[in-house]
This record gives sequence, structure tokens and C-alpha cells, in this order.
Amino acid sequence: IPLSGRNPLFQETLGLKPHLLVLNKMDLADLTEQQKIMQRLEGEGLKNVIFTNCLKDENVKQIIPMVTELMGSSPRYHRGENLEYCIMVIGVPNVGKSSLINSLRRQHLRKGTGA
Ligand SMILES: Nc1nc2c(ncn2[C@@H]2O[C@H](COP(=O)(O)OP(=O)(O)O)[C@@H](O)[C@H]2O)c(=O)[nH]1
Ligand SMILES: [Mg+2]
Repeated sequence: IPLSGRNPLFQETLGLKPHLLVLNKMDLADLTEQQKIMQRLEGEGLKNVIFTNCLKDENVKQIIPMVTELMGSSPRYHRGENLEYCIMVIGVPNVGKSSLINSLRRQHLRKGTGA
């Protein structure tokens, strides 16, 4: 799934927009191949990849710092002191997009529903 689960059209639509590939449900995955997966994806030009478990908020805390860093290093999207950005979460049904948003709310706003 980490290698085949993306719609190639997303890449076209995203173009050069800074983006992060979130590989959710890491609790259900065989993580022994994690390094190999990262290497393969990096070979495809995907450097910003993160494994998460949105039900247990695992690694979700790293997302906002990664996104902030990405934006800061993208001259086209970087807006000086303005740290307000609109972020889009895209993916096929049931991958955990809503769970991710809820987890981010729990982590950063101290609210948000249970997963
Ligand atoms: N095991 C596991 N299940 C998850 C995780 N994230 C979401 N789910 C479950 O996957 C299902 C679909 O999640 P949902 O957030 O509704 O996906 P969406 O359709 O992309 O918004 C729900 O039953 C979630 O509880 C995760 O990290 N691990
Ligand atoms: Mg949803």
C-alpha cells in the first residue's frame, strides 16, 4: 500500500505544492520494512513521509513542525511572518483523514472528538 496506494493523478494536481505523505494505520502495518519503504519513496522523489497511528496520536505531533518547515523552505508559498496556512488532507476513503484531523485537534487545540 505505501508504494501502490496513491493515485498518480494526485502528484500532477499537487504539482510543486509542498506536501507530506502520511502513511496512517502504522499499528496495522508490518514495520520491519519501514526503512526500505522510505528509501523506495525517496527514490520516487518523496522525501517527506511520516508513519502515524491517529487513534493513539502516535507521531501526529511531528506533522505540524514538518509542515511548518516545509512551508518555510518553499519560497513560493512562504509568507514571511504570516504563519496561517490552509492545509488540505486528501486520500481515498477510510484511510483515516478524519481521524488525523481529530488527532491534530487533540494535540494542538486540546479539543476534538475521540477518534
Ligand atoms: N488501526 C487504526 N485504525 C485507524 C487509524 N486511523 C483511523 N482508523 C480507523 O479507520 C477507519 C476510517 O477512518 P476515518 O478517519 O473515518 O477515515 P476517512 O474516510 O479517511 O476520513 C475508522 O474506523 C478509524 O477508527 C489508525 O491509525 N489505526
Ligand atoms: Mg472522513
